[in-house]
Amino acid sequence: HTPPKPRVALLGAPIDLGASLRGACMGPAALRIAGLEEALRERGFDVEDRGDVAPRTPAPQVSGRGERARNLAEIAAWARSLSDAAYETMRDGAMPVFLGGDHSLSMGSVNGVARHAAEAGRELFVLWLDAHADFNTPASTPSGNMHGMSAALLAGEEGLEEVFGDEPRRPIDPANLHLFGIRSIDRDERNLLVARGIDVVDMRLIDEHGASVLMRRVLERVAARNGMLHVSFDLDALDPAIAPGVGTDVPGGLTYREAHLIMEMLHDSGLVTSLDVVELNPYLDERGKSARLAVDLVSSLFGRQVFARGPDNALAPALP
Ligand code: 6HN
Ligand code: MN
Ligand code: MN
Ligand code: MN
Repeated sequence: HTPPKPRVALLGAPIDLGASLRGACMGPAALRIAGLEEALRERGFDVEDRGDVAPRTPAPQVSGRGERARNLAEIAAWARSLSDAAYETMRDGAMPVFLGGDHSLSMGSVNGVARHAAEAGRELFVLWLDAHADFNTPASTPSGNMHGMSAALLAGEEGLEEVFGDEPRRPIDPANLHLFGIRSIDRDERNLLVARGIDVVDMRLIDEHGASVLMRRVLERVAARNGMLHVSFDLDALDPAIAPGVGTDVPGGLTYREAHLIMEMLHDSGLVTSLDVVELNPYLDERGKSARLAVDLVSSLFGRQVFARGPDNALAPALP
């Protein structure tokens, strides 16, 4: 028999103050216009578009880190409400899909998912598909942009306590963070990644061993621990030739075929319980090209395939 398909909740996070270039705030609208809800419905999912999450008001009082963490108060306001939205969505048994928005939104979404996983007594793993490691702290950042700090915050690095203040913060085990597609790391960020022993699958490794071998390695680890898997998909993991609509593009990214294979393997694993789609900047896109590719790839993650070869519908239902 086939397990029931999880209910899917789309949650927009129109946030762009974590990046240096504005415009990612239009990302959720572009993903909707590109037909994300319809694509998932076509896959047979019970999809509910919950609209855009609102940032917490009044904005949290923070002392501020100036240029070391730009727009900290605004990012904190988003992170707190997104954390609650992720937590509540999963607690209610639905699978949250966050539509970004710049990557600072994952501070909130993943924190909320981690709160739920802890309560459910499950181990959480995070697959971070990205050109960048996003492992800067206010001490290491060359830009002050908080979208370059989200993975570090989630892995429990210091210097970003004010993002959640007194509200629940649930770091993930750094050993359960898997960076994938990486090809741009800042100097001090690299030292931190090495010091923490973070698993970094960079493009060199992918070129040498192939995406499938390296993905299988991650998936087998999650499965062996009966883990939940959050996928944080930064569209700049893709090669800019196929996904130009991002603010921090780096050449030499994932090809169309590699990206589809990754999504298909994620689907077949049945392990994915939550998802972010981030960094789409429609202001920089070319006639909707990146938005449409994002929808196409998410469809593959939700089981679209040309020729059914595995169990269709293998996504894990979120635990109530
Ligand atoms: N992203 N490492 C650079 C920085 O400013 O910290 C780029 C970060 C990009 C962040 O793409 O989500
Ligand atoms: Mn609707
Ligand atoms: Mn990123
Ligand atoms: Mn990136």
